Amino acid sequence: MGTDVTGELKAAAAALADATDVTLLGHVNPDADAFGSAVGLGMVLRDRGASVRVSFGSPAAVPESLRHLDDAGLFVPADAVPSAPRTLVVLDCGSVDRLGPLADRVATTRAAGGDVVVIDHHFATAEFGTVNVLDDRAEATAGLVLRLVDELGAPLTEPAARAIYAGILTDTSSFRRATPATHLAAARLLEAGVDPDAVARPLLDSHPFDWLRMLSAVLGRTSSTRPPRRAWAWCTPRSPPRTWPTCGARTWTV
Ligand SMILES: [Mn+2]
Repeated sequence: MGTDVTGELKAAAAALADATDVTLLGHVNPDADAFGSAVGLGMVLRDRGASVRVSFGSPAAVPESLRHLDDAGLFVPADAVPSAPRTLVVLDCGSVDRLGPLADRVATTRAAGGDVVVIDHHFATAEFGTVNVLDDRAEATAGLVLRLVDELGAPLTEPAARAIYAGILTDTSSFRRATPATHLAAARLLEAGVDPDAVARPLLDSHPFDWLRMLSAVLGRTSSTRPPRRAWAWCTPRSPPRTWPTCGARTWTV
């Protein structure tokens, strides 16, 4: 980890260049990096002629905030993933466990002689693939996917660039943890036609209406201390009962 992964990227490109059937999996409860990386690479491989599907262990549908990344409809629910995929790509998973109910596909693919390409940027990711592109200095798995697209010599289409951009945007906290290389990558993605506002709005600025109610109720309880000032608020599973089901946190510290 943390070393030059150029050789691994070449090995991944070699494994995927002639693949005719590719299953790409992100982690359970996918974020924009997991899903965007899978969709972005999936679109590139589909454009090269492969049959492609993208999935994750749960939930059974793509979260609303990520749907604008999958124009091509590559997603299939977990129960439609083949029991032994011919070629498997695992994205943004620091361990096999992160695949949830689809974790067994790593073993079944390997047992059938298929390639398992693991692409990830988490610290201390286990090497459970036949090819492991692991770089904990990478800002996002999507950044490694962009390098893999280059290694494949594939053109960067707008839909693929959009999905990759989404992963880089969110995993850098809107470029707060960007490096010069991150901005160079982002520039290429914008040049491929990505509309940065249209990508960011569903990911970062849109919430279910109940979320606003919950936020209103919780922030209405905000208290503060004397200097050094700290603000805090709280909620419990019973308060506010009407909106709690959409609130994922038990207590919030602001
Ligand atoms: Mn990530």
